[in-house]
Amino acid sequence: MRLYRTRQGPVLEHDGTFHRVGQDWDPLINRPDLVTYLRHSAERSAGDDRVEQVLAPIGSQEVWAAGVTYYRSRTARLEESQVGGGASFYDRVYEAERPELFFKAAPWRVRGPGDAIRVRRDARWTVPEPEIALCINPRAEIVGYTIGNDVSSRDIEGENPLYLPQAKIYDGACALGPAVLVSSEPLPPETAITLRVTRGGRVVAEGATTFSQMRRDAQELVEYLYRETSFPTGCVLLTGTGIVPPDDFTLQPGDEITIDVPAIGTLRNTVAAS
Ligand code: DO4
Ligand code: MG
Repeated sequence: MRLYRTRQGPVLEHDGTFHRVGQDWDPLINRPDLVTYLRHSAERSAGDDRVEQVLAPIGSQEVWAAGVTYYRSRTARLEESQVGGGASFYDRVYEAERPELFFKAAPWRVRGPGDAIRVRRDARWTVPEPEIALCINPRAEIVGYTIGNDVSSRDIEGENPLYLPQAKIYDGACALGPAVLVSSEPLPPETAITLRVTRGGRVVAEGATTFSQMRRDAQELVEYLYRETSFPTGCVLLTGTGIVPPDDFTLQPGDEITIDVPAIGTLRNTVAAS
């Protein structure tokens, strides 16, 4: 079952038809009986054959992110931070018991499907980071999965690890969508994540990975995040990137970024002019 947030309210996709689930996002996503409620709602309504005006699947939740959870990210970060002297931090956090968790976005800063994302004007090297995002309720239960783009300024992060918040948090640095795959089951490890960036119709970067390449267990990341921090309306947690474009690649205005996870959908965003 896929749940969309639209201008008209939440819409559930079930067996190829779309059903309005007429409630606000926060109380809906946090219902203790979410799966049963959605199934019953779908059975009770006739349904439509399309969904329109899709927004980022987020209400009042903060967005957090885990870092260096894939070997590919560890290697890329080690290289980018050699000169700044921060390289060993990435190696250590990849192996450590405690994961790297950082704040990524206030909900109002999140962009949805079709929206423009941004590169910082003071960055020279910016990349998309396609990630599986966990939708978590206040009780630390994973209720579903969506796609996230943790857009990152690698030159700023590489210069000094203490610049991480500036590399990660700015207007247009986070996109989510298109839907939440609502499931109380863990996401299958073989779930594929693919990235493609096109410029003027030409592919300029692409890559693929699977969820099984993540070194951490999703529930373990949630456990660390919720240890001493409460989330009264739940939270969205990006789980890290396993796809890093080549070092000579940087996003440019007009680029189209496509992230595909078949069970969830396709998140498409363009890079804004400035
Ligand atoms: O420590 C830097 C952030 C790493 C990250 O965002 C990732 O691995 O996805
Ligand atoms: Mg990331």
